Amino acid sequence: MTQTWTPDRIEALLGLPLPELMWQAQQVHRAHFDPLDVQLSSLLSIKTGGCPEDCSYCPQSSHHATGVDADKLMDLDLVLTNAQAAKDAGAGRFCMGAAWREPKDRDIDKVTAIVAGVKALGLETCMTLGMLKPEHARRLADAGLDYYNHNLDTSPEFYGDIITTRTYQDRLDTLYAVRAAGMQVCCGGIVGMGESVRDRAGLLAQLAGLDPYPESVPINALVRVGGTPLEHAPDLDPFDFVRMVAAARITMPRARVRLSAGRRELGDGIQALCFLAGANSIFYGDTLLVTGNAEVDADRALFARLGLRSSAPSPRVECGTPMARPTVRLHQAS
Ligand code: SAM
Ligand code: DTB
Ligand code: SF4
Repeated sequence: MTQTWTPDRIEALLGLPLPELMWQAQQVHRAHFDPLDVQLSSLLSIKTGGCPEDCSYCPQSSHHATGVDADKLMDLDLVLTNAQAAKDAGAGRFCMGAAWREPKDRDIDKVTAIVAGVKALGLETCMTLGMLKPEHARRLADAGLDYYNHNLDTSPEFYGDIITTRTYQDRLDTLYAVRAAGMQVCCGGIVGMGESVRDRAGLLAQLAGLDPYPESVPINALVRVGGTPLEHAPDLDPFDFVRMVAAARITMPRARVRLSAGRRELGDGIQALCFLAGANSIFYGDTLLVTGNAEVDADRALFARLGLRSSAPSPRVECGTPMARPTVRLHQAS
């Protein structure tokens, strides 16, 4: 019987003593994965800056003075050069991001050519282009896109404090379009934006409640970028980040849980705890989209010290059958 992960139940998980939570997470992790195996995704910003959305955390929003200039969509050749370099460095998946509210028809013509080119290099493909109409999702799926990344970011209750230019339901509708088109879903969120533990539980409840839940779940620690409204967000207790990873592992047992943005700043010790808590994927490469990431050499050294190994591109593993259209479910505190 599948259990419903309510915010109450997840909040109780997040409040466990760390050794108890880690033990539960490790048991779930080992039941579904080789605990030494870590999947590597490299990121490339194929269209940087000038985004009309007002996401408070984001250096690419045109609402914030962050010094990130708006650029045009990158040429196919340059994308392929970057993708080949990522493959040569050992990445299995190439994730391409565009700072759009949503792609236009002419953008889709170009990005489908990019998907085909990157796939031909033998990499798994992922894109994150903002909201997607069902027809655009189908075109991306037809071009061979393996994953679409679109994050819920936080709980429905806290969401309006972070973004005002699109709704939680808009995001759920995009996830539904992605799923209906037959692509795998990459969806997670951010910790450290001043949200409560209840909000973290609320985010995981939404993610775990998707039917099926996402195959790939990026857990980002906020990167505080100067000029964004969250530049001075309060420090995140790194153990709370570990707790979030563990709770994601327990509530979404077969998902790849990705230790995502902000991991360089977490340091080697906390990253090691995240792998022990069930993280089994990372963003790999010296940059995220516009900010810096852990250096490739540092990651290689860390994997060697911990005895971890990177996985070959994984066969398609789905977390269930296509879902009904999700709608925002607000849970009352009990
Ligand atoms: N524009 C597309 C969208 O929002 O769907 C794709 C790119 S957007 C940068 C992808 C995700 O990166 C966001 O949903 C957010 O979760 C994460 N992100 C952006 N800026 C971040 C930051 N400063 N720290 C941590 N995560 C961040
Ligand atoms: C995700 O969850 N994190 C990535 C990816 N999906 C696209 C992006 C992180 C961005 C961090 C800040 C920056 O460099 O723009
Ligand atoms: Fe735009 Fe995505 Fe950044 Fe939001 S997170 S401002 S949608 S690029």
